[in-house]
Amino acid sequence: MKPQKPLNLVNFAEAKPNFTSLPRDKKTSDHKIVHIGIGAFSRAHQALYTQVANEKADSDWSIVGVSLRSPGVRNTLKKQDYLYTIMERSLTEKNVRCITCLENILVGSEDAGSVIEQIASESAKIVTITVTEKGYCQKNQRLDELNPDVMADIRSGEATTMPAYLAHALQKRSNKGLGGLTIISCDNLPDNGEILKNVVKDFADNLDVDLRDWIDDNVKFCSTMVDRIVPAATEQVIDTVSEAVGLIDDGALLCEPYRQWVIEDNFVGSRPAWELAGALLVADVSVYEKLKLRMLNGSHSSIAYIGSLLGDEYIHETVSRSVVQEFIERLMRDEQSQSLTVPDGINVLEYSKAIVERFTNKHVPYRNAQVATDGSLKLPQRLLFAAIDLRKKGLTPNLIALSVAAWIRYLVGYQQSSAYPVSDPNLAGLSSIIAANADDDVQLVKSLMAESGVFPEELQDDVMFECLLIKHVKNIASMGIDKAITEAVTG
Ligand code: CS2
Repeated sequence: MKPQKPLNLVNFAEAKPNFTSLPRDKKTSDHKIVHIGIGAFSRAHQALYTQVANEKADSDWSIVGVSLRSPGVRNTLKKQDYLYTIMERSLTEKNVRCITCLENILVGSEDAGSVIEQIASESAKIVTITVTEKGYCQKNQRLDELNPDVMADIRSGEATTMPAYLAHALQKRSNKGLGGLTIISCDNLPDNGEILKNVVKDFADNLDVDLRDWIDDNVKFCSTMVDRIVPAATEQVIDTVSEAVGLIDDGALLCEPYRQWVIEDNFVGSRPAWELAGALLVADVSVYEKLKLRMLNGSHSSIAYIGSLLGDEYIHETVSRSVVQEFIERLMRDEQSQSLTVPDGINVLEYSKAIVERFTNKHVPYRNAQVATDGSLKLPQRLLFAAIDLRKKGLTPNLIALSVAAWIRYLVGYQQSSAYPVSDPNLAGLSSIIAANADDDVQLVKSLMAESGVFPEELQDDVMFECLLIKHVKNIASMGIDKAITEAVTG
């Protein structure tokens, strides 16, 4: 039975004794992690690793979350003393745990200065980041100084973008003589630590000519590969978890039991014993990053565009269609896995089987629309670089091209009918290319490849890839996405 909402606000902290978690004294921790982008993913991933590390090592690392723009998560969690539950749900089991290591949440749009101060405080030892692909404000792995938000930050001397916050905070740390900060990117970008380092140092050049060198001497940036399927926290999620827990938790999260965190071992100071929570600390993350980005995220994006064209709401619905499942298995087996070096100890067939199983978990419903978001920034690392690597090996990226064609038809469909919403920072540019080539699929593909800024240079002149893309864009229009996929997997 659904629990009744009490008349007054839920005091989640009072329910703490119901959970077998450590008692805590939030204010005393003198080693803090500042997490920028405290959304559902980070609260069900990095926060859980820190929680488990604290429990196993008897440490008291705490997290100060930062939302750069919206106060929503802070408003919800503040009412319950920043405690929340996570329900891990497989097809057969559920496991509930309470997270107690989140100390506070700061909101940049309300008070940027306190965010900068927090990162520049002695107790901050680590900064972790999940701001999604667009939060890096990068172009070709360097700061995009033509990005309007970056330009505004440079002009105003204030911080609204992630690189600006970090550069200002590092300048403060250098003025105070405080070194020793490790900054960890946890977003789905290849070489995420390197990109982060570049954008922060590029921004720093605008503040102080010596800051770049100071950063080199005092700050370490770690690349990581993060993996866990965590849907956005919706009313439905809150209801499902609240029902299982037996009290209302407005900060509740639902996710799969699977989790992985591979971290580049490049720390300047102390850190939680994350390895006790299952994290892998390695010298080079890149092989793990590429594997996960291409196999899991590449398939996820492919399913999201196919599913949107089919009118499915959820990933698990789309992947449960046998033809889509076969398509995704082939995409991973014949193309994505062939484009990369598989890390030692990983059996790629088992890895891909597990991915399909994870996607079919209907108890963790993940919207196609959520994965489809920001396609112009996701496609390169998920699909297009794999196509380039396949071509270098003399292999044909046929199913990759079909996945990219599904993205194109998804954008065209939106333009024609607005039957579903599309969210992408480059939507205006993409839409004008589509509008200018409305009646000509050949010209549409050529223009998107040449002008959209989505296709890496090496692919722009690839006539074979262009032909495959044209064929699939036409096929999807004439026969529908289901038949186009069927033809690709049986043909
Ligand atoms: C998804 C990822 O929304 C998306 O784009 O592909 O968030 C995915 O669920 C995670 O990377 C899984 O680790």
